[in-house]
Amino acid sequence: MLKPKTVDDGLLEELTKVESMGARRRLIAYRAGTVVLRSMVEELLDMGFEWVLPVMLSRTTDPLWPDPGASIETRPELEVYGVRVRTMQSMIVHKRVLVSLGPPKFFILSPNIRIEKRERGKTGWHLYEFTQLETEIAYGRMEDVFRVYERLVTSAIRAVRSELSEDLREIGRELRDFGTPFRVVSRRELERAYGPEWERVLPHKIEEPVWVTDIPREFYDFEDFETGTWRNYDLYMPEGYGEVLSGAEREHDYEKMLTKIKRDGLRPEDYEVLLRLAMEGKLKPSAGAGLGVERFVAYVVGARHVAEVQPFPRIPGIVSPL
Ligand code: ASN
Repeated sequence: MLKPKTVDDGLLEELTKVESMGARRRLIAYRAGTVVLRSMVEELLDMGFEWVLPVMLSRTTDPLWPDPGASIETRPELEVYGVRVRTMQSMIVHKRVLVSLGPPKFFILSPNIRIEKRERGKTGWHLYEFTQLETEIAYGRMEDVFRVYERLVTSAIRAVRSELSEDLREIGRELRDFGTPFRVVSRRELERAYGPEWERVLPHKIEEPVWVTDIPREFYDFEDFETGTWRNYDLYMPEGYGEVLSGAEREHDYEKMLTKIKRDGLRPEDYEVLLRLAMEGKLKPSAGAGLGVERFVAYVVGARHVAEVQPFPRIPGIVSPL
């Protein structure tokens, strides 16, 4: 999760200057972002996914808790029409409801607001506003989601390499193609090999993208109560970059979800719709994931900080002029 190289103050200052949004490296990053998004959207449409637009304010959102990687400073809330609403931390709850009642597979380019602790400005890998390319597949399994994102990642890299070869040369980026399927490793194996800091170490040890499975986190990811194994996953990129995607097979059993919500110290009333549908047997099993678009583009162009691919940088701790 953390890109270990800490970023120096000079770079943060450079990135937050309005004029630097027109720097050559930045212009090439926006171009790469365009090719990546076009390629991914085309592949998803080709695979029969429906395109759904995002929401930003809701009575409920992702608790992002308990997640060992989370470091949220505040969870913004405001009142509209006399109702308290939150800004979207992820559309996971909405995805679970929609996949149960609506289209059986869809994607959303979903803006998220996560007010990360200011220290995270220097990881080079965190933003307080970013966009996820979210998918959800009714009755999907982990392997279905692996195949979808392997196709998205490899097609996007191929498109950038072929269409932007001169731009990549200009910024000195040697972008490689990867074979599929990507390797799958369990978090337990990584803990044994690299200890509790495996998330920092792994991105330096791999030459190809790697799926990491079985990560204890939020209630909506499927956990086998008998074995203690979680049917969830993250995708890690090599060259020191790190995690660009999280997802899971999902919980759909009412009693199990309620037990986990209480165990996590969350309020069941915040997940009323999800729990009601589960109780009525209308919540379908599904699997899905969200890919951090800026992180993936940052990997593609070899960015020095993930904010380098944002025209209006959202670096934790720094509120820029625009
Ligand atoms: N997008 C993630 C998922 O689909 C959830 C998250 O962003 N925390 O599981």
